[in-house]
Amino acid sequence: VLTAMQAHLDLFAAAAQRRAEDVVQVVGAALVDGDRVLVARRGSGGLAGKWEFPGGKVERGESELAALVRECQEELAVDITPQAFLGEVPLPGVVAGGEPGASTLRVWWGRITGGVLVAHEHSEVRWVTAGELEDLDWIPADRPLLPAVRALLARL
Ligand code: 9L3
Ligand code: MG
Repeated sequence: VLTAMQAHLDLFAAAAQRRAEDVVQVVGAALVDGDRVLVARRGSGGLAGKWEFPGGKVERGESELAALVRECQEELAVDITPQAFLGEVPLPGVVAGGEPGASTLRVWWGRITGGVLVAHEHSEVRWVTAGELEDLDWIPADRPLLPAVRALLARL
């Protein structure tokens, strides 16, 4: 019985390990300046033309905030300072071999503190007010984050 239990536990541990490695975390930045937030239109891939909060995948061994700073450098050529966590949503379709929904998009409020904005990967970037957010053609995953961004813009 003990051997069977041990085998069961080993299987469980292996599954948990596999799951942790398969999960891809994605971070996004809601970069705010005054009463506007930066939104970006994806330039290529299946989501081309859709608007998003810029960002991308956290690399293995990388912290979430390091990934946020790196992605803003790579995609927008700006230095950012993260300010606060805004919210997270499940991200279907990003998990490699795992279960849908195991991955999440976590969005942070940030400020640009250096650099000159250049859209290296997006087809367009735009500074929009709270009232302009809703009507953009968003990636479905990002849309549930809009109330938190609107609330942020309203209290700044
Ligand atoms: N994604 C969704 N919303 C976002 C971001 C930054 C990313 N705000 C999704 C799109 C891709 C995946 O996450 O399927 C990885 O993002 P990227 O590395 O292609 O930007
Ligand atoms: Mg990206």
